[in-house]
Amino acid sequence: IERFTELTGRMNLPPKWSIGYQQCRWSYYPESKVRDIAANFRKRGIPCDVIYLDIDYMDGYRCFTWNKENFPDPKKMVADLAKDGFKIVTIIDPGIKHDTSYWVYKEGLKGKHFVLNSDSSLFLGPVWPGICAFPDFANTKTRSWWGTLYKDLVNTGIKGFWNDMNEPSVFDVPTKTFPLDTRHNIDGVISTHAEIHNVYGMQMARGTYDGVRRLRPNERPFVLTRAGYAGTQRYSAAWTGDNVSSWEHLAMAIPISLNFGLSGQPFVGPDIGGFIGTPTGEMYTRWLQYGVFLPLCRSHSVKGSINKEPWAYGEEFEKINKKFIELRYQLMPFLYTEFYKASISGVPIMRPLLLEFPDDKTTYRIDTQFMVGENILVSPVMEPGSTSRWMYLPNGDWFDFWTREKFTGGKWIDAKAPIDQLPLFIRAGAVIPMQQIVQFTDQAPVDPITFEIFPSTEAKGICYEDDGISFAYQTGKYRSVGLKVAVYGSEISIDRSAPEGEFVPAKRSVVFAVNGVVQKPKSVLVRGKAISEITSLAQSQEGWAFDPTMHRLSIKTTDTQEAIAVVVR
Ligand code: NBV
Repeated sequence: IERFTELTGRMNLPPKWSIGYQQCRWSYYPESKVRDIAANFRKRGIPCDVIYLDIDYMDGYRCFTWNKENFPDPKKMVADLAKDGFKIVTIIDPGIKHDTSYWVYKEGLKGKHFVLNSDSSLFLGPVWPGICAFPDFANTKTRSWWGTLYKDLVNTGIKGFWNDMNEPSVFDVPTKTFPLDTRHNIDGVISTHAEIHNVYGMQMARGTYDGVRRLRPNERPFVLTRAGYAGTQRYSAAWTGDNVSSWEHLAMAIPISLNFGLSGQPFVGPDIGGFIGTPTGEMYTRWLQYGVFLPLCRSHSVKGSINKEPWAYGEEFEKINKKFIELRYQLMPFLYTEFYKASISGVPIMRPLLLEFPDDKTTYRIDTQFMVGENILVSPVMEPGSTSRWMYLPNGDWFDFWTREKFTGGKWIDAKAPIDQLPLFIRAGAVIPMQQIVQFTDQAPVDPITFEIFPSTEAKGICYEDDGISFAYQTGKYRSVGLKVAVYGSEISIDRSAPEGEFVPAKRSVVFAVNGVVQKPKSVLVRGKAISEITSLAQSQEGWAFDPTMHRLSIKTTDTQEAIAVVVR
């Protein structure tokens, strides 16, 4: 995968907010509905970073316009929602309405930006707006022009762009796409759709990414595309397309997303809950429960469907859905670090077991479980009425995330899976950086940063941070620390390296939480000085606390720019 992505390119580090929970539907409108959805998230305390606007925000489905009746003042709406921590993502399709009074059509025609028929006449086909012309994204000039069209949306404060229908999709023709003999202009070389078809969607996303980056040079663009090809990861995240609310599709989304990752596209996920159809509360919860571990975590649903927000299925399910979305936010330092690693190596965030356990042949056939990074094993529940799940624990030692109970792998187990739990295991030897619950990613600085340590005789890991939005990390404004933990009998040593990079977080605490500790320690030394036992970690700046039921020893101190050494005896 490293070699393949060296060739086809790697994901740019996305804005941190795009790793938060995203809420979509076809479509939230008018403006009052969008505000109501946002208010519900905050009122119910369910974290969310992103709300999407699907095709109905536009004027007659004309790209780069607003329906002024439903959205009289988009700039104000976007600004108000931003104050509550919401980013708005709008959909943009390739079909440009054939309307001689529409500025985008006029500009496209004048600039010779549209795809032509084999006889050089304008190719026209029906999509949402009616009869449309289609930009020739194979052409560099057209991609540059396309990029400029986002100017008003960017100035309105829209933070991300969703490119749909870019297979390209055309209504009312048997092939559902352009005739293969339509003409593309590859920077002066006249070619046909037969050559361009597979890359059309990627080139659209490329035009979008590059354009938005030029318009807002200090922010990382977020683009989501439906169509793509090898290399699309350089420009865009991807979702798995129109699925169905069924247990079968809930299960299928796992291998589909895994295959995206193995193909070089790490930033992927399905429409959680299913796009078409009516999930039961149980099905939605089971889907979201593993959905919070996917790189792209977005609920979506088709026009006319029931409401599919996390609170739409009654109190019992709302509580569970909230708990799992909160867990995603608690895992944000871990997830962000994994995104960073994927942007460097191309190795996906969500991984099939075989990628981590090549020596354990049993893993080769498993596509109903997955790893997040090297160390988190997720076993989704894929059947109604389940209270347990038969699953495979690969070779090695494992901790049950919920109970901290230790397991030896290399065997099948019947893991507990009541409706408010999914089997979740952490590989021994892991360090998982976590944080406090927030309602959106940049609501508050991380404080404390908690390193959950799951030792075998050793544990190690890193935590990568930066401002989450700009490109300053590329010139040194990031902070990366490494953790090395060693256990000798009842003695534990923790070494947190001096941070690398010039990004300095606000003053905060750091917690080292060592799991699998069976006895209360006699002494804890931090930076060579003994610290005392405390009853409440939250209320003290420094100290240690032992949880005898969870077998967990937590050590709290001030986070500093120097190395930190901890010795437990
Ligand atoms: O824009 C409407 C939908 C969108 O919600 C969905 O996510 C896309 O995959 N879009 C397809 C066009 C309608 C298809 C029936």
